[in-house]
Amino acid sequence: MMSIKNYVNNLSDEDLKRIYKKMLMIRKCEEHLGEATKNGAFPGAVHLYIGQEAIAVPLCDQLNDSDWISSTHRGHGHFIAKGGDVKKMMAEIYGKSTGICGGKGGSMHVADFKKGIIGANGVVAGGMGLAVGAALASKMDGNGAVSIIFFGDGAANQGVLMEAMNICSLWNLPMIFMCENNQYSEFTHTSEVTSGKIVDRAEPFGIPKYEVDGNNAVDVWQAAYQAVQRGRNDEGPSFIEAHTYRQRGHVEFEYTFLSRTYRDQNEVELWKTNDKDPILRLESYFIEHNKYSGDDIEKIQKEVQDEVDDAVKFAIESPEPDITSAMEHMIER
Ligand SMILES: Cc1ncc(C[n+]2csc(CCOP(=O)(O)OP(=O)(O)O)c2C)c(N)n1
Ligand SMILES: [Mg+2]
Repeated sequence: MMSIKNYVNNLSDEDLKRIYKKMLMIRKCEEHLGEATKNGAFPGAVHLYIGQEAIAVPLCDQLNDSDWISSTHRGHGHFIAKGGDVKKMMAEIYGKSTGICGGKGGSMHVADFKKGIIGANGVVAGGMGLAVGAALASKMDGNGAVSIIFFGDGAANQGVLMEAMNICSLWNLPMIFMCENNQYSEFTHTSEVTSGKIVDRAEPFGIPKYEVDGNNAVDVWQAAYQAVQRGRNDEGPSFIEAHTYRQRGHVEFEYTFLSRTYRDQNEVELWKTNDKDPILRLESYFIEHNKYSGDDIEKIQKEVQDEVDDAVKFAIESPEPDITSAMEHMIER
């Protein structure tokens, strides 16, 4: 049934356990956000990454602070995976002054340059050019750093992807194109708007391509390993298409404005099962191979939940930004 195998010799059980814990952190943060948004606990909308955790975490696990990531409107998972501070992210989403951007950016703008996180981005494919710039800077610095653009199947249909692949190939930039194909763009199935296979778009540019099961942390880790090594060794860009599924709506709250259903509930439930959900798959692997007992898993779940609860408490108890700070960080005219 479960396809996670112990076949990579450069990925240890300890690595996999660390990856699992980070994935759990994303899941539990977002479960909170999904619940809290119903009660109007914070301003703005949230797009949840639940179900896609096995993409950001195994890739970012191989990165350093000097590597760059650029992300999407669904960016909490990328932020946490790259080592962003969970408390500061939570406070940012709650619009508090202790947030990573002083509470002025919110969910779609979590960023931390010190951690190499250029930011989430409300513009579909908007992070693409930023990541190319970071890749160019790394190349010019010659520091072996890589740059990752996370983008969706919908973003893959934006012209800037072609421009980015063109220049990254031509200039041999240390860029990783990580397409998270979660089968939907808002309320439209990918098959209705996407011609051919996304991963094949890398071919005419001579960019090596990898197609993986994005719900299998080991598969993603392996492809990411090849791509990161290529970038570090000045061998140029790589393209990964990771197949996954968006377990939640496009945006929390969508049921309040949608007049039709756009996907079958059975389909959604299927992706939450032990065979498909990326976290349950890892847990099954650990138990089947005697790496963890059920009790161990419960203990880890509790540890992670406690950390999330602390972050939420911090966010709730933090002050709102002061009105006098409204014009701070603006360009003087
Ligand atoms: C340039 C631009 N066009 C349209 C939108 C509205 N919009 C927000 S998310 C989205 C769908 C994105 O789909 P995908 O890239 O597959 O990402 P996913 O939501 O599945 O993670 C659209 C059309 C936008 N934010 N920016
Ligand atoms: Mg999508």
